[in-house]
Amino acid sequence: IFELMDGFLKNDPTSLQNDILHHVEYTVARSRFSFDDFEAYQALAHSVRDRLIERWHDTQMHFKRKDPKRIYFLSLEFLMGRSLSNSVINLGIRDQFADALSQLGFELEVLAEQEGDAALGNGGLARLSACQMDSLATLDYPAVGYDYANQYGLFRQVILDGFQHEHLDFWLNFGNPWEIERVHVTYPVKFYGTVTDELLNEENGKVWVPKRTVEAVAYDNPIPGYGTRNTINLRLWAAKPSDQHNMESYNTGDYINAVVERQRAENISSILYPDDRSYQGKELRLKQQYFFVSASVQDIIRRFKDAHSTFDDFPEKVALHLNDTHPSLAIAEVMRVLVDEEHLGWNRAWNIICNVFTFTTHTVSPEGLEKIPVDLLGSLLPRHLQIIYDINFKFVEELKKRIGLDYNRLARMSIVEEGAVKSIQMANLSILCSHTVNGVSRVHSKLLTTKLFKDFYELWPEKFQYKTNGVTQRRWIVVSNPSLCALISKWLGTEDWIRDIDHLIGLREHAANGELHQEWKMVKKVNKIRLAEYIEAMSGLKVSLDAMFDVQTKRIHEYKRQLLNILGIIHRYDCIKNMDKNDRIKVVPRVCIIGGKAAPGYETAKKIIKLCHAVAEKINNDSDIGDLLKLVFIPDYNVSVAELVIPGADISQHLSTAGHEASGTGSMKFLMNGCLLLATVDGSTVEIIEEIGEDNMFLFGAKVHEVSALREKGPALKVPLQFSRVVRMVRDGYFGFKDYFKSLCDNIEGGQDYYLLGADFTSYLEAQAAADKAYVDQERWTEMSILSTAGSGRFSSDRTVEEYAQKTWGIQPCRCPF
Ligand code: 26V
Repeated sequence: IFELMDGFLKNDPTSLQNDILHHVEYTVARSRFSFDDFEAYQALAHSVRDRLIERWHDTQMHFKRKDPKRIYFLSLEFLMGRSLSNSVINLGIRDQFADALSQLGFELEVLAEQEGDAALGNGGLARLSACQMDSLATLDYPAVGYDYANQYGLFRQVILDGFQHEHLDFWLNFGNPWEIERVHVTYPVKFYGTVTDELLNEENGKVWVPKRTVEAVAYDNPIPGYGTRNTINLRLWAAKPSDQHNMESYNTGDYINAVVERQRAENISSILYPDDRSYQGKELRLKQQYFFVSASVQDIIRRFKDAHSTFDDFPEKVALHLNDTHPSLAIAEVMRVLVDEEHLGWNRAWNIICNVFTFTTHTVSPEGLEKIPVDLLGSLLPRHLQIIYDINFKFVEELKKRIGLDYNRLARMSIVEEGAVKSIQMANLSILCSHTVNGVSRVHSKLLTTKLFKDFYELWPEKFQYKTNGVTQRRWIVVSNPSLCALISKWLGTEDWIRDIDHLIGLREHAANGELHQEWKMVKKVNKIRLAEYIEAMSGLKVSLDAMFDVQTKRIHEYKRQLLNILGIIHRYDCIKNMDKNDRIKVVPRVCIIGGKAAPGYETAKKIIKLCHAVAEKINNDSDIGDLLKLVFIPDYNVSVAELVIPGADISQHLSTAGHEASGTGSMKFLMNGCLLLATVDGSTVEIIEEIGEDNMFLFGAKVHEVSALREKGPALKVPLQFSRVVRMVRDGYFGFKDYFKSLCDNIEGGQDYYLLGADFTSYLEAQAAADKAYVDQERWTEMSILSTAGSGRFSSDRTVEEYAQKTWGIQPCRCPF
């Protein structure tokens, strides 16, 4: 038995080769004497998966035995990206696999490229969930992530003639070796129907008679920690038709329609909503939310009941985290189960609710808050609507006692919003029922407590906290930048920073060391070469490695101001065109890289993408400009592309109008990779400044407290001539598509400039000029780059998760001993 403690599988090169060949032959079903890169990847992935499964079993058994308080992380989005490299690194067997493969004639890196990108999410919120799972596993926390299983991930962005087109992302077409289908872990999820008035007991239990049932089947994705045997679970629910589904139609002989109807059930989990701007009250979205919530809650309660006989222990064993309001129907669902099915009585159930839920919001504006029309909720989930009404009734009564009859405030705080469309304010429900409400950066938290949720803050200041976001150094340095990883370990004399980020600060003392500078520059060069090759393969454009690689990659949103970047590029182009020879020599060459997806229905964002291409077309083909300026749009930006782009960047731009970015996490990845930041003082940048120092960054723009006064000026707001000039160039058709770009120009001129591009333009250009100046002094630049990495430790998701564990969830590590 002791020999088997480490698992059945051995990690010496011969055993690994045997395993891979075994999977080639029996899993992939190709001859072990003849298989290509993709088949090798599949076999390799299965060999890694076997090792993950062993650890996963051990971890689950250990958790079961110890029965610690668990954190259930409920999120409708996880942007996991690829799993292979991350898994072999976290399992500590990367080099062994690389050796085994090379003896078989394959290269690990090449095979890793064969993997598709798991894009079950939109942007920041979704990648944050993925980073936090990695940290939860690494720090040995007993965590389970829950989501629903999308058949299609976020759309693939295809650019034709400079326009974005959306293609379906068939990410599962070639199978997914990283998930384990659990055919025996299924739960029925019920919809529609009626609630009978019959009282089950005197404490408000009711009977819901649903009309439709869909089956939720579990797909488990093991998430390995680094430097630990702990491997936690991300459980995704896929919808399958239920045996109980629409039985009547069979009986009435409408066989064909009954079958078609059954198939429809699967649609519930098939697609991811790609527009992260607003909530449209669509029935399918609500179905997805409840489908995932109901299955997860059943699973959580089943696990709890396996080990406990009374629900009084529930809050000591369960923390339920709401990643934004998307999963907040879980509140009504847990209440329903406790009252109607477990017959706990309203007050006991309510007490449990108030002690298990925690909530993080990722939004800054009132328009970004989720509202569910009452009619929709009432028809799909009639009992849940009743429960929410009851919660609200009691809340408002209590509130009246506390704040009196201030009807405006009562209306703002009520969970039920009266109005043209009566709806449920999911944030209000989440705040009321959670014992902790989190923002994602200090500035964000300030906006929450002084604006967005001011009324609630005044009532319960103790509920409000913030945990500045973080990203995992395992994915964002170790996986994506192996050369930098080796260099850091060499200079720190340890690899401990991979598990304990605080060590990273040790780089500071070497920041002026000439030898390190040489090696640091070399690493950046290697990564720039990799990126340049990618750009050439993708677009045919050759870029100069001597140029400053300037990157802005993120979802395209007006508030993120990619348009400001493009107008700045036009200005640069215009300046170069008008320079004489002597001045041209002094120009710091730039390769400007922009990437990101626009929501399919977001016209303005799509126009910004087109403008980027139109400007690129002009500049890149202007022989007068040569290598002094290039503009590249990187299509289909996703986690895998980010892994390639971020390490190759010299500078990155984070241009949100102050007060609009809740946190921003891209900046943290760039920072870790020694990339300098050009940014507004917004979101987490405020805290980055504290760590890195203003002198090592390029800051610009109006501050959060200045924005509203600037906006109020409207047409009276002065904009610089340079701004009007570049906008005019776009207006006049200098880049073609005059009519198409007209609305973009109208949006930012004549007092319409909501995101203040004109107001910030001068200071933006100054920051850009400062960056050019700094780049000329390569030693100074390299020192700033080293200091960026050295100071990035605070932005590790390990720190974020540690804070959540201690201050919000009340959980302890539970480390698998063998
Ligand atoms: C909204 C919707 C609306 C309808 C359907 C799909 C969908 C998906 C997501 C969202 C909300 C997105 C909010 C979000 O991603 N916020 C970002 O969260 C990051 C992590 O906290 C933070 O760094 C960014 O500043 C913030 O914009």
